[in-house]
Amino acid sequence: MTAARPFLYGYWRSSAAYRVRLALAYKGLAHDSLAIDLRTGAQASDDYRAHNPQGLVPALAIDGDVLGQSLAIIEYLDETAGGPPLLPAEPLARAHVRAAAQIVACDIHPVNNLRVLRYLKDPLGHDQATIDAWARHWITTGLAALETVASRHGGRCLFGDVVTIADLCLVPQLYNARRIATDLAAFPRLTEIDSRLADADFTKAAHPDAQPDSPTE
Ligand SMILES: N[C@@H](CCC(=O)N[C@@H](CS)C(=O)NCC(=O)O)C(=O)O
Repeated sequence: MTAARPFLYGYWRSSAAYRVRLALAYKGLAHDSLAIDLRTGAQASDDYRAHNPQGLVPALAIDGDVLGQSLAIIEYLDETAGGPPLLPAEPLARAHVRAAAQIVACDIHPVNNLRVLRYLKDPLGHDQATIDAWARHWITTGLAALETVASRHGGRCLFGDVVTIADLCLVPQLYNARRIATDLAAFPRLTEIDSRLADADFTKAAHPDAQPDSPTE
């Protein structure tokens, strides 16, 4: 019996879902998907929380189970699904790659997530310009550290010359940074890696604009 295709609950502009789409595409794994519309609050519905109790996307149904948290999902795929590896074999190198990925996933993204930005507006009462300044500040702070990491470890990719989990976090984070007009001039290594990766088929397939729920699709 063949295993069912993975089923992704995502949203075209979600950077965490974008990471998982990148992993699926990089490994050549066909999947089905359902858009959870973050603008209408579908992520908070009881139906969706049955899949991800946090009420956040992504969730991936796979191997008879449902997983949340993009990095956990990606590592599961890496351990089980075959295809090119997304972590180096050597433990110190793996730790460096995870550290780079976590600069984005644990330190930049959580303070700029939709629910956080909405809370700054209501009940805290900040206007949109202030909220955008908040987001740009934390993105710039995190990317400055990541630029230094790239100068120490980077090559054609964020760690050496081979795609890793760190690149799968970088690409969506830069997409998100550009959406709110963050100045990226101070991050030449990161933007160079990003533009090189933008030519690859797997990044094209996973791009927000290529998703069925994208208004531009
Ligand atoms: N750490 C989680 C973050 C998931 C997350 O925050 N997803 C965002 C979209 S990028 C979301 O669902 N936001 C909905 C909301 O804030 O209500 C992961 O990596 O999967």
